[in-house]
Amino acid sequence: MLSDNDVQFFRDNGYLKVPSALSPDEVAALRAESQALIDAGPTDSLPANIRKDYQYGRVRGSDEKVLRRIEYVQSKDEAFLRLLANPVLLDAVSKVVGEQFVPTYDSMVIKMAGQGVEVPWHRDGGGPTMFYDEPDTGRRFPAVNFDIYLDEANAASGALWVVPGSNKDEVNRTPELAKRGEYETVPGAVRVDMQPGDMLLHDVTLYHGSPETSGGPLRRVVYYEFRDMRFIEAAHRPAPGEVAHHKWTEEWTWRRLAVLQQALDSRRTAGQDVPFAAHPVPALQVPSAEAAATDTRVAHPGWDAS
Ligand SMILES: O=C(O)CCC(=O)C(=O)O
Repeated sequence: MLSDNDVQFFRDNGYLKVPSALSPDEVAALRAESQALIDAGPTDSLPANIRKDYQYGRVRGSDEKVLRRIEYVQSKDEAFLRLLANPVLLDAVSKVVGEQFVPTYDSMVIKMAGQGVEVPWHRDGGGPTMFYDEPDTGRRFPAVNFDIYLDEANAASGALWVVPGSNKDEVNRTPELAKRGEYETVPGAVRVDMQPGDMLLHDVTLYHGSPETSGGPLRRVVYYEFRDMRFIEAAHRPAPGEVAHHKWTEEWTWRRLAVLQQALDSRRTAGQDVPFAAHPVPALQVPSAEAAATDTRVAHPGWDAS
């Protein structure tokens, strides 16, 4: 569980490593299910929107399409759903995101064995900035990704590089860094090596990226993003009367919270530990019966149609 020093390190540096966040059994289940997803791929029997969840890229000098990412993994297998209610994850979420946390994104990034696609330097969400400063209190609510490692990340498997403290930069230098495509030579950049079951927290405004790999082993990371409801209310809601397009409606956040309740219930039923029976903030609770009837694939507005 995160200490006050951990939280301060995260705020100062924009990232934090949490070793052994998952039990070996939980990691084994996720490894098996993620492998099954990769092996099955986007079969023709799947609807077009779900086939689109499987994203491909290319490595330099090759025309071959290589799997690099799968969106909405919580809907694709129970192991990913249960991970959402992991007690170490939710402890970290409530301490760095805010008490009114809402799960906002779920995906898995893959560097395939043999050839792993680069994730160029970037800030998530297309920043320049991506946080909410509450006017009355001055409290900052960041958007944070919780990165759960299923495989070892090192130089061979294309570990993530970060620039500590870049979450505080007011300009975004990542487009320029991405053009150069270099990692070791970027001033201040550090490579974050990880073990299976470790969790990395990264503020979405942190500069981060990972090089392509050649001849390396498979490296899978599950990415669950959370934001506080106060941030969402201030930044993501459609204006009254506005056609929603890419905005997050109350119905959409309710469905994301319903998936969290399903995760808590599924985890408890499976005999795994849960941090609480329902969201600690009563206004953000979804009754289990209603949650159970909700589709666990809660795509972002506009995603399925794009
Ligand atoms: O796992 C990686 O290499 C980075 C993934 C990432 O930052 C992203 O998909 O936004």
